[in-house]
Amino acid sequence: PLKCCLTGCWLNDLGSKMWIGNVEADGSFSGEYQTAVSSTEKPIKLARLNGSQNKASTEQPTFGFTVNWDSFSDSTTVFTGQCFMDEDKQESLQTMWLLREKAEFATDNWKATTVGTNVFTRVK
Ligand code: B9F
Repeated sequence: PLKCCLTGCWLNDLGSKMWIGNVEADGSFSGEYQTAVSSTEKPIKLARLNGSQNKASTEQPTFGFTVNWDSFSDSTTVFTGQCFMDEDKQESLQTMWLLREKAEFATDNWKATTVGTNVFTRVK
């Protein structure tokens, strides 16, 4: 397959958008995340993301990134996934995420993490 590249603009199945900048020689990258969903009253703001791409296989790389929601909430999400290039040269990011909410007490820890999947497609 052709090379799948993380750099650029992406849209996921929830309508969230993200932008990823250049992938550095060591695999690190950063960008911005605009979530389409949030159950907080506060307005949604752009959130910073920081990640790392695995450089061992360059064609359809695996990666992970963290989104820090501190611009409007005390939660953190980590995503991990793989960049795929299909037969029609369409790129997609197949990901899973863990969203950590702040628990007030350690006894509330059990309910503080949720899991899900997102598929991102490139915005051209
Ligand atoms: O909505 C989250 C939030 C945290 C505390 C109040 C609001 C922050 C945004 C998370 C966005 C998630 C989804 N968007 C997306 O593109 S990250 C994984 C999903 N993929 C309400 C209370 C606790 C959580 C939600 Fe909150």
